[in-house]
Amino acid sequence: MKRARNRFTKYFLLIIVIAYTSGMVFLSNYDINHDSTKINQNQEIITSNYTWEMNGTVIADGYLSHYDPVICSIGNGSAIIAWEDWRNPATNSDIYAQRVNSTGHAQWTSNGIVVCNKTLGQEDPVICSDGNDGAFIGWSGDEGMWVQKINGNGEAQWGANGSQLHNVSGYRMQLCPDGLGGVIAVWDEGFLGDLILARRVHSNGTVLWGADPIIISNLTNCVYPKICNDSSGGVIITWQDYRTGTDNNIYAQKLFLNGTAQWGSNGTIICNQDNNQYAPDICTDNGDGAIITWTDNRSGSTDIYTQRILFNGTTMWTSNGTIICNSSGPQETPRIHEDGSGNAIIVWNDYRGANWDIYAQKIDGLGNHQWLANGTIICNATNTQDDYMISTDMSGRAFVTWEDSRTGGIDIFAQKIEPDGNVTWPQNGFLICNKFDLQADAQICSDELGGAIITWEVQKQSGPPRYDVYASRVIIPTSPTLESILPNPSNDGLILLNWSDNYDANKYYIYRNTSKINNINGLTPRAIVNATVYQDIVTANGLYHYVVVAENFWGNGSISNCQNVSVEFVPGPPILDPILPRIDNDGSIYLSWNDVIGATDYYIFRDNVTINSTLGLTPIDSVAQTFYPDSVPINGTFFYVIVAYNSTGSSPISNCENVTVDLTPPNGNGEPDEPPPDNTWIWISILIVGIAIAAVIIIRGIMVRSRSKKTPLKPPKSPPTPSKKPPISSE
Ligand SMILES: [Ca+2]
Ligand SMILES: [Ca+2]
Ligand SMILES: [Ca+2]
Ligand SMILES: [Ca+2]
Repeated sequence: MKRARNRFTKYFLLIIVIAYTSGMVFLSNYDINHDSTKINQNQEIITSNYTWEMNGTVIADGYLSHYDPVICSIGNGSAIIAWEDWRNPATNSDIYAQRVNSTGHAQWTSNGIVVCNKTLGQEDPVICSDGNDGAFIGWSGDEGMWVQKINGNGEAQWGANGSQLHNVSGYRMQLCPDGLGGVIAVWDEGFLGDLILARRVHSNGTVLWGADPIIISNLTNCVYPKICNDSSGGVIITWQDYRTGTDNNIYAQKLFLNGTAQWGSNGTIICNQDNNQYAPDICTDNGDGAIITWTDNRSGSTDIYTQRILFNGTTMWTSNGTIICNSSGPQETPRIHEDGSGNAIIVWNDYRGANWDIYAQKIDGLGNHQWLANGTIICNATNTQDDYMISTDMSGRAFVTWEDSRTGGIDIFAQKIEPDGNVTWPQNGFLICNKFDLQADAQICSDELGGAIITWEVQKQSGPPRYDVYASRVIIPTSPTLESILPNPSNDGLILLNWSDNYDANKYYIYRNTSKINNINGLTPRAIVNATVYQDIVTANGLYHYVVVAENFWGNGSISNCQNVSVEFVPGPPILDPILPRIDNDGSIYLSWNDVIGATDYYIFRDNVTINSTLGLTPIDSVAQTFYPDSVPINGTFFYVIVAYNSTGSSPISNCENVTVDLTPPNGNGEPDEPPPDNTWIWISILIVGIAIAAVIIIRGIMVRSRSKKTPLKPPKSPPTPSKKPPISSE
């Protein structure tokens, strides 16, 4: 399809060239100039703000087309992108490149630097990192096969137009650094398959391995070469091979750094099972061998197979390969990437369902499957997902991007796969671009900061049809690390949170809960801040749990670790209940008071005078409950206060209550004394009687005096003479 489109475009461009040279061309409607403020002319990295935009940042646009972008990471969130460029009709297609930094700022000349603009056509760029801030960029074209080395400043290292690998045009070039500043390239010479050729270029640009490229296979219809490093500076190459004339098989060859083939003439068999094996891909096994995967039609339903080949050319796993996926329906076109630890991650197109989906599997150095049997779903959205690319980072994560027609058009999506097989961007992929009528041919590389950089071409439909190159960096922030909360416990409710600065976050959400936070479902953020510190205010005692979530415009990261803090305000003063009875005769005193919020313990103080301060006093006891039975086996009046306590401190004293203890028996019998009798009424009665007697005497006296005035007082009668009576005889 791409080839057909290229031919169409070339044809279209030819018309444009004729029109242009005839002075008929309609040039000026198109924006040739970028916003130069995005470019730092001193080549300094601008880090102040992102210029990454949703739906992508323009890498190359303007008059005529720019497409087929390829990308490689140069670390630290930066990448170099190369593309085929038709901006200058006089030179046909050319190769351009641009460097973008982590914030999306172009680092070289606006719209890209020229990699090669020789008069005839250059096309189908490929790229790989030079391991030193620059990149090797290869291409094919009317003048054969070429490669250029560009340093980190965008300066060509191998002459104005690069080093020529071969003067005959070829296809499907693959590049692999030689580890010494040079590069090894492999390609097939005929579009339908013919020779597989390879060549090395010295770090100084000198083309090595003789006057002509090395022939990897000169048998009929060998195509689709793929290459990877071994650990000795050499390379291992695999390809699809039709030498039998009946069906395709998979072969491989190993080249030393000097170009010597190690596995026989025309390579060694990886798989020659019946029916077709095709579309192989390869990655290093982290040693001197490689892991190869391919589409395998031995069963009649295409499946994904793999094989590991050791340094000596012997295959390590089951002869003719072990199954990665043999699910029902077709599985096709696997792409493989090492994870840096001797494992490999394979991604493929899968039609086990109702339409094409994308699956992935990870295998270890023994071929053991690490993820779900028959593969982990990367995307099974409706309609077709295909044309995927995979990249890995140094932490073993994989990044996949693809073309997606779930909405009917073609959009670009991407997914991040953790080493354990969990995908951490939205299910079925993170939308990279759906802005234009058509966006396609996405390529991806790790940014080595936990995210990925993706580039693709956009077909603009307004005006003359043309393509532009866009890129986007996707780094949904990783979870911040929330530091321990200090002081813990807090006695003022001012909770100071500190967390790690997330390189790519521009906003943080703070969540609080009274139980441990395992996810933020249903929680409302306490605050949203753009700093890495926040002071929360808590007004009640308790245990409080916090997490922080980082956000940027790509989305939210996962939650931070959960930290907690105990809030313990200094307790308020207790209220001591009156002590009853007020007079205590047995020395058993029962104290009770209210439950004070935040108190963990209570101190009981007793004295024989009113307590206004506990200064100098020693508590008689401390308890956790809100009552206390005291025992005072001596007479006296006793005064009590209570002080509440927690680890933060002590409350003010409670009110002071007292009780009198009187243990004296009333009558020596141990009975308590009766209270003195109330004699009031007796004395009143006596008084009344006395008054009554006095009144009688007085009244009588008055009456006697009145009678002596009316009748003379008779002389006192003489006592009556007693009558004599005869004695009574006593006979
Ligand atoms: Ca050209
Ligand atoms: Ca076969
Ligand atoms: Ca199958
Ligand atoms: Ca699908």
